Amino acid sequence: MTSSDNRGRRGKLDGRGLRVAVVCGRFNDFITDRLLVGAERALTQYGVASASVTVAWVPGAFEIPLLAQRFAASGEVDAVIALGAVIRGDTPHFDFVAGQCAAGLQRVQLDTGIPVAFGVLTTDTDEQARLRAGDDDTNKGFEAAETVIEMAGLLAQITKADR
Ligand code: INI
Repeated sequence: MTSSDNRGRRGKLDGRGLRVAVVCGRFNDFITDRLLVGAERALTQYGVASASVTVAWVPGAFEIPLLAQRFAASGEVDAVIALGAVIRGDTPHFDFVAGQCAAGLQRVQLDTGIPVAFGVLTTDTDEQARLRAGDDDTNKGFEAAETVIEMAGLLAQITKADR
């Protein structure tokens, strides 16, 4: 695939040289462990060196944006992958946690210009979460890693083109 064709610019799935932080929520870690496996598999597949990947765990999805912000503002990473699992219970807690996590992560990427992937599942059931955290490329951690590699490549390309 070319990075620029007559249908516009695209970020290539080339992670060589990228420095990536992965922020994982411990809550529902029977799922987030699986999302991390998926993300690490994609990072390796697309050429990100394991020494350039930093993984950090926070208590739950609500805490993910703060750590993502810290990494994104550090100047030491090119992209952040957020991994979490918010599974609906009997109270409105789900909506606050999921909504604030998503809004916080979007704010981090807009405020810092560092791509942040939203690999945070928001499901009604454990089973729905398991289906999105399997061993294949539909694992949402895998997809989140692909997203930041693509976005980091695209941003770098556009920044170069602007010079
Ligand atoms: N955190 C999650 O990551 N997933 C959930 O499903 C969840 N639920 O359902 O409560 C959850 N809650 C904890 C929250 O993220 C914070 O850690 C907690 O409120 C302390 O700030």
